Amino acid sequence: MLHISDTHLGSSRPFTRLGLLERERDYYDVFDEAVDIAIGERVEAVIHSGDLFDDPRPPPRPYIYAARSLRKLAEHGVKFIAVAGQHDQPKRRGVSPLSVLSEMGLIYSFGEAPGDVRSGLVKLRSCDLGVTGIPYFDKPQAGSVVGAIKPPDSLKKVLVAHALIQELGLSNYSVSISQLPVESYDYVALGDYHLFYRYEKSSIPAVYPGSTEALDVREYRDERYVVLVDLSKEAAVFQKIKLERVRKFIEVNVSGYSELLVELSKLSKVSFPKKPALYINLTRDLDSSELSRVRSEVRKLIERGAILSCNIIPRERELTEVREEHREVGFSLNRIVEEFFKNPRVIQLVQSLLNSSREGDVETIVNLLTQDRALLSELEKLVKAK
Ligand SMILES: [Mn+2]
Repeated sequence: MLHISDTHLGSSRPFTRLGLLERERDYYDVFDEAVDIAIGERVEAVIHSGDLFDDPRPPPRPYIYAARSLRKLAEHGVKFIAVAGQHDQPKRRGVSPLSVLSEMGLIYSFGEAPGDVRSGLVKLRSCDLGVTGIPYFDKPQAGSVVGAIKPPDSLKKVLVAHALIQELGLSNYSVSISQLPVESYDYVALGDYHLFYRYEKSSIPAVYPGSTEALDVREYRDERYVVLVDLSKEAAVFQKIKLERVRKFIEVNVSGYSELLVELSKLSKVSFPKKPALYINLTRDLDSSELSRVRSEVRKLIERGAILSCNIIPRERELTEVREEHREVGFSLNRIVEEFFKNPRVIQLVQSLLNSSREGDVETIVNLLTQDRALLSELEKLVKAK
């Protein structure tokens, strides 16, 4: 089987504001490359560990491209198994785009809303593959999610989860891998982390392939991969395959206009399959006249079709950019909640309410409040203070 993740169809990041159709096509293009690899390697199934789409309510274009690629897989007898990431989960009572594709018979959906853990069998040519799917969930739900995991009764089993594991060392993790029944499966297909990562301390491979396109320049600094998994042996064997149709990002560090011209003349000697995206990191503050010369040079490059687009990163901004989490691009409701509510337990509660897509979640939170006096009095204090 082929394990892929975080394809974010419909995204045009990191050039969202420009609405570049050309950038949006990169995501379809590389998804199609993954599909071609699956067909070329004659796999029986593709496992997608979440964030198939970038938007929980995808517009028609990403649907069309997704359907086209999925149909190509189906024509070659390849089954497509998916769970929802947070980008595939509409808030409140919306329906995940995965259920549309599954209704059309194009995918096997193994979980859409947070806590919607599903186990079952998918009939492949060589065996019945047991699958447990865990769509994206928040840390407060980890206990109930883990409790809902029932390894299927089959010879070969795969656990598919869209979750950041604590072992990655990020603050916004959902669960520790030690809480998951990894040993009951042959392979653990993880998603949500956008760089390739293999958890080393388990004999069962637990792998993040990373996103198929770079959503920002920091993700670009690593290669993009899909993961080929062979389940025919006693123990699963996997192999990274590098994606080649990814758009190139060029980063240049320059202290001013003349240095930029030197760097650009070096670049003009290199040929690229697709127009590269350019990142200019300024190593010192430029006065407005020099900055406008840099800008006009960039405009000329875009007009000539030498580059797709360009981001000019001022000296100060580079520092703040490095501190940001890889997934927090632009507007973040979570960050606003954090700044508004200060108290970590209240933050968790409000965030899980905001992210919940089921009516039952409100009931869970009411139950939690009636059992937790400290949290309740904290909330009362907050209400009185407003
Ligand atoms: Mn993602």
